[in-house]
Amino acid sequence: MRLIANSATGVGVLLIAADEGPVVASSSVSQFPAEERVVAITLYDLCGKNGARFSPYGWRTRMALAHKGLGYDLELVKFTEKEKVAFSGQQLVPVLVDGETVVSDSFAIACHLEDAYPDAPSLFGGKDAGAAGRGMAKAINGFVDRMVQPLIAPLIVADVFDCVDETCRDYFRTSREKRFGATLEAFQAGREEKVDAFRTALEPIRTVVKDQPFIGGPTPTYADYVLFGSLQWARLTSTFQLVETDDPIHAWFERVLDSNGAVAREEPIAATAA
Ligand SMILES: N[C@@H](CCC(=O)N[C@@H](CS)C(=O)NCC(=O)O)C(=O)O
Repeated sequence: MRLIANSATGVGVLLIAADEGPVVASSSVSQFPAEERVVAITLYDLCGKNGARFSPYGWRTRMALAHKGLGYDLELVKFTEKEKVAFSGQQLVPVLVDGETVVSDSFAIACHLEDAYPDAPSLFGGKDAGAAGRGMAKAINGFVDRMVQPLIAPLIVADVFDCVDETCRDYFRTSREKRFGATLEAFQAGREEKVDAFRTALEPIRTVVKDQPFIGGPTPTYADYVLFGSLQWARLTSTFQLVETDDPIHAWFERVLDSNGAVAREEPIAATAA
């Protein structure tokens, strides 16, 4: 039995790996028949219009895989294709299948990659960083999920809608308007006045990256990829300027874009695609 007790929500993620038989359990237990096991890594990632991949959580995982130097097969999942990840026992992406193990939740995926590939570059500041490094990354993960994402959504959500696949737009509009209690357009209205609250919320990160290249120090770590995912989501789906070009956050973001062979720069900008 293997126990991975970590997730952005603080809920333990139990992975049960027996010699034979059932091997998959994430937040809720699900089965993955032995005869269907895969040996390679497969990433299930959100896709929008024309296969655009802009999920902030998907980007956390994509950068973590690049950081570890791990190749993977890709399965694209539209908003209304939840049956594709039903085997994981929940409905959200990203989901990572690594041999016999299925992991959902981007932070749990990062922990899995760190534990399963200890000899590849560390996501949490090195083996010696131990629980401290992981704890720091989890704190940033919680900060971005709870404080940053909610401030970005009203700046770009109507633009994101334009990048959603046509077949999923009714679902996206209905689910988001219910969540926000307003139409997408009303929720995004007046964003020029709202953007300062977002910029101010980044002050704790700004104080770090004005003095050193990355949150992780001289090279990026998972903490960098967590915030990066949110800014990359906006970069790919909207032309609205989230941070000013003289902001240290802007320079940091450009450095993360350049990291890992600039893999994140290769993604087409959905907002300006034909
Ligand atoms: N805590 C999760 C959140 C994952 C999440 O919210 N994923 C979004 C994609 S950005 C999703 O699957 N949304 C599907 C939906 O809204 O129906 C993680 O870190 O992976």
